[in-house]
Amino acid sequence: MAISTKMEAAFNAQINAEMYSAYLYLSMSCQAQDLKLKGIANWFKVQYDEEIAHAMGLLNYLHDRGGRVILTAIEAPRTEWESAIAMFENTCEHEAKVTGLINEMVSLAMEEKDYAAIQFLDWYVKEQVEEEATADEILGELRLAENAPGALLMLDRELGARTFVAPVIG
Ligand code: OFO
Repeated sequence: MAISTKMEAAFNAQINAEMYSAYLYLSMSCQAQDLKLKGIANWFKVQYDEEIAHAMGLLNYLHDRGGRVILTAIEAPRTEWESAIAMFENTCEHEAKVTGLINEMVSLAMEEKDYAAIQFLDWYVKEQVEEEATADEILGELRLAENAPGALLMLDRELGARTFVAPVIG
C-alpha cells in the first residue's frame, strides 16, 4: 500500500530533523576538539554517523513505500558551548525533543492506520530510549568529574574508544 501524503510529509520532516541532529553533533565534535577533549570529539563524531544512519533509514523506508523524498534546508546548529557538561546538557534536551517528534510520528501512523509504519517506527522508539539514557549517563559522569581534571581525562579517554557500528534499522 502506498504511503499517505501525511505520512510522506512526516517522514520527510523527520529526515530533516535527523540531519539536523547530525549537524548539531558534528558542531559539538568540532567544539570539543577546540577544547582539547579528543575523546568527546570522537564520541560526538560517532553520534553524527549514527544520526546520518537514522536519516538514511527513514529515507530508504520512504522509497520502499513508494513515497517521494524531498530534502530541505538544514538549520545551522549552535556553535559554542562553554564546557563538555554544556554539550551533554544540550544533547539531553535535544534527544528529548527528538523523542517527542518520533512519538508524534507514531501517533500520526496510528491515526492513518499505517500499521507497517507503526512497526517500522518501533525501532526509532526503542533507539530514543537508548539515546536519552546514554546522554544522561555521560552527563552524570561529567558532573561527577567536575573540578577533577584527572577524572575528566579518564572519561575523555573512555569516550574516545567509541566506534561507529552501522545500525540495522527496522
Ligand atoms: Fe536520531 O537519535 Fe538522536 O537525534
